[in-house]
Amino acid sequence: MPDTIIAQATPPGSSAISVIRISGDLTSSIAKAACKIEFPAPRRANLADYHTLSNDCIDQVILTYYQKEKSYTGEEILEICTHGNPLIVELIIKDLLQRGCRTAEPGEFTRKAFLAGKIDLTQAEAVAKIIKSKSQAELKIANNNLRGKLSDKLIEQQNHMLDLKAKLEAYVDFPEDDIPQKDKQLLLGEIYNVQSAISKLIQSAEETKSFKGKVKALLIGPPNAGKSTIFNSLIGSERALVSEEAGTTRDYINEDLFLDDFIVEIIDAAGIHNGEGHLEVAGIDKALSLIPEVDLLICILDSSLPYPSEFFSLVKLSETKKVLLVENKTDLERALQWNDQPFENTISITATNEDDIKDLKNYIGDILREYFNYDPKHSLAIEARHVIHLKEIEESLHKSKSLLEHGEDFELVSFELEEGMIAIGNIIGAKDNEDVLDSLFNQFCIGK
Ligand SMILES: Nc1nc2c(ncn2[C@@H]2O[C@H](COP(=O)(O)OP(=O)(O)OP(=O)(O)O)[C@@H](O)[C@H]2O)c(=O)[nH]1
Ligand SMILES: [Mg+2]
Repeated sequence: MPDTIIAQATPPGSSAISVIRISGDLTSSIAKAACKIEFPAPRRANLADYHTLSNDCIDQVILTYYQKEKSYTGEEILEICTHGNPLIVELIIKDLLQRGCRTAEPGEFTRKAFLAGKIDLTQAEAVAKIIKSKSQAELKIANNNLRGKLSDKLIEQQNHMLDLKAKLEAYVDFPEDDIPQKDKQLLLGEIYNVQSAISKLIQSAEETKSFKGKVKALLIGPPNAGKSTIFNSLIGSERALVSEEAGTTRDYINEDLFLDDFIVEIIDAAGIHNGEGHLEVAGIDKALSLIPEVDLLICILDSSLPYPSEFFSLVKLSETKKVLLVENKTDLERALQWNDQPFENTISITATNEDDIKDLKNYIGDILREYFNYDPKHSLAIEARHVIHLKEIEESLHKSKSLLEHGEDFELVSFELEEGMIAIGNIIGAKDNEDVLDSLFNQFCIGK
């Protein structure tokens, strides 16, 4: 029984064009029967009229045909590009179902690609990530995975482990005493190298863990320092109330700031001091409670005033996470003096000066790149699922090393290494684990 799946690959609703995807055995016969094209030129635009089974012409369409060998799914694919009217799409899908096709499950095209060996599991995961990425950084990282950069790293270590196993097995028939100490040391060194490569991956997963496309930055400082003015300048709108009266901002507000690589949720909150009024204290408490939740603290001081000791006695910034110190109001005469300026990242600005705000945005971007160890060419998306298996590999290497050091049978060491290799296989793609595949591909949209 031929199995052919179909799905609308573009969002529902009116648009300039819509795309319907077909993958499976019926593909060629549909091109011939519905579009009167017996041999559509592969990977070229083929102009055609789409006719239903009852020979009604529905739309003038463009067909793109992919042969098995060069298609996404490893099956013949036809993409029908129609005018973007939902009625046309509905009629064509209805007709395709009558011709024996069935509706695709979420992610089924990509699942087929994986099962056909066109992509591995890390690449399939990257496809879902690319579709959902919100920031450029997230997109670039997912693209690195799609290009196979994570798999390449893992395959490299898998080959080292295979090589190690071959060496160990070559010694299996030798009595322990006949194995030169030097050879044993070499084997231990090789295990160590694989172990440190795997640990590095776990560590980089840790570094990018908190980076989920959007990062949070809190504007914090004494009252009247210019936090709300800077907030408005950063987001380019008069969203926050600004006034010369101290204690203007009570409840916090947040807006997204779009930088080149990151989306930063900027939060403007109440100024920190020993407040007295009920509302004021509640606002200050709220601002302080936000500190642990954010990735970056942007501490704003009024440079025309002396050192705000009250603020620094209430907030120990040097003990917290990444801090960017902004000395604001440089258009006024400076009164701020430091005995020992504790902040590595400092910038002096006037909140209403466009160039200064541009510099501030660039600086925020630089700090975040460093904080997340983000490198557009090499950063990888290492997910929680990967980390579980990376830790299994680490464990197997650790045990192998200890068995070798304690003079255990090489056969046992080789057996232990095998466990690590299975774990690598689980990251790149164990085709027999239906549960993993179901949960992974269910996150996709239909038509991908
Ligand atoms: N001269 C000068 N005035 C500024 C600058 N930035 C802000 N101000 C003024 O400083 C005053 C306080 O600004 P806000 O942005 O409301 O300060 P805030 O830190 O949000 O104050 P609270 O919400 O009360 O904690 C306003 O009168 C602003 O116009 C600056 O760079 N230069
Ligand atoms: Mg304010």
